[in-house]
Amino acid sequence: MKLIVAIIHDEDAHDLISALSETKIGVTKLASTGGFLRAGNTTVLVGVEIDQVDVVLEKIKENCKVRKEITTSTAMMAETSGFMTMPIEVTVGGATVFILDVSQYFKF
Ligand code: 2BA
Repeated sequence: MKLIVAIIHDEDAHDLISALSETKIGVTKLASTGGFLRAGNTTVLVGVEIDQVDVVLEKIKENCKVRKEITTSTAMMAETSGFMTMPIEVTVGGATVFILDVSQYFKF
C-alpha cells in the first residue's frame, strides 16, 4: 500500500476530491500553508493499493493546474540606502506529490 501526499491549490481541491470520490478512492483534505508564499493551500492524503497509484496521479494531473502568483520581495535601493517592496511572479503547482510506503494499515 502507498500513501500519496499531494499539495495542491485551494481552487483545485473540490474538483480533485470529487474525481477521486467518483472512482471510489478515499481521500482526506487538510488545510495547509506554503512556507514561501505564506498563503493557504490544500494537502490531500490518499491511501491506495499499488495498482491504483497511477489512477490517482492521472486524476491529480487532470485537475490541478499550474498558476502564476504574485508575491513581494524586499530589495535595498543603492542610491538612497532605503528599502522598497518589489512584486515578483512565481509559478505554483499544479501539484507537489510525495508517494510513501505504508508499512501497516488498520481500520478499527
Ligand atoms: P510555497 O512554499 O508557498 O511555494 C509556492 C511557490 O513558490 C512554489 O511552487 C515555487 O514555485 C515557489 N518557491 C518556493 N520556494 C521558493 C524559493 N525559496 N525561492 C523562489 N521560489 C520559491 P511549487 O513548487 O509548485 O510549490 C507549491 C507548494 O507546495 C509550496 O508552497 C509548498 O506548500 C509545497 N511544497 C513544494 N515543495 C515542497 C517540498 N519539497 N516539501 C514540502 N512541501 C513542498
